[in-house]
Amino acid sequence: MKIVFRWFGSDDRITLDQIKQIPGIYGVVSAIYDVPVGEVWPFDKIKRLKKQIENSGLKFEVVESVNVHEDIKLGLPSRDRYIQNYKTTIENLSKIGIKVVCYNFMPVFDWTRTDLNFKLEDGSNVLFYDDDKIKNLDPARLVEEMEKHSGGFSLPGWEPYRLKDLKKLFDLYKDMTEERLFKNLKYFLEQIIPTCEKCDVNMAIHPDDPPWSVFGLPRIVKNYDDLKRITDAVKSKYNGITLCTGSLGTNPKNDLVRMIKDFKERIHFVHARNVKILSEKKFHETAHLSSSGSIDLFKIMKSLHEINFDGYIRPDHGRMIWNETGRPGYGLYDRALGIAYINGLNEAIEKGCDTN
Ligand code: DNO
Repeated sequence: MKIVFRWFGSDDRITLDQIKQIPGIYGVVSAIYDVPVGEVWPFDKIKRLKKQIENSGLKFEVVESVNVHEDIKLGLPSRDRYIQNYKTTIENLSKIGIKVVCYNFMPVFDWTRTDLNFKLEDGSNVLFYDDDKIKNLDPARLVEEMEKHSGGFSLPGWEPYRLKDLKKLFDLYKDMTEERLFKNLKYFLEQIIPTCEKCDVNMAIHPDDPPWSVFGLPRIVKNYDDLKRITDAVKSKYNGITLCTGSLGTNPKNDLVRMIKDFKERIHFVHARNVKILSEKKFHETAHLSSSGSIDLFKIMKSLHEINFDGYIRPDHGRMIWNETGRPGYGLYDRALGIAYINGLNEAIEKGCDTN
């Protein structure tokens, strides 16, 4: 498997040279951040980004994310234009050697948390989620809170464009059901997968984070059955999954090992993240170490070896430690420690230590 690290482009405080020094690193996962959602990512921009990354000795084969325009999720007539643009972006990405595109199909918001700087006993800060708090919160208030506590960084998935017409967006989703949202996803996949096949670019849908409805909005990538329905909707290996352990894993009913076994040829990208479940729908994120949280990373890695996973894996989130300041969930130090841990697990598994 290839170990990659998320990098937010030239504005990222973490540099490519720093990333390059992480043992076992293969490449970075990045995106074009200044093209409005729904528009085509111009070839020149993508090429420049690739060159910049490769000049640092790193590979650029995974994009996270090409965001899906809300009109596609809503199934509005204007979706066809945005789908056409999406296809052109895939074609442009394929020309510079992109192999995987990570995306999500969550209405309005991407990942949701109620606290971006929750202090753990060890003095580090992590992301925290409490559904009880969400239940009584106006979404606009949450957005304000996130902006206030994000340390001035734009948060992936909380880009300002999504949030300016929040009320209007919520109105548009008023009658949206899971069934209709799924139909819209299917329509999207039916249109783009032939392009992916032609271009040899794997799509990898990211699970809903957290994997349940938030603010009453429908969610359709929450569990085994959802993944089954999605992978069956268009039967091509290019219609794949991002296995995000910390998203799916916040619901203890989700059996990640079973998912790895059953969806093996559809898993193109893994987000290794650990979370500690405190009670139902209440959790915080942790260091990657299995004993720090509720996810058994050893089991995950072992299962990935069993299916001969040769896709991409990246550490995800983790704590903000050693006085680092940065984009919540995306510090350098704890993600680098996460990679060191993944390397350790990999070596032990590969060298055939007793893995039972
Ligand atoms: C959060 C990330 C998500 C992810 C998207 C993929 O930290 O895991 O924002 O990138 O959902 O489209």
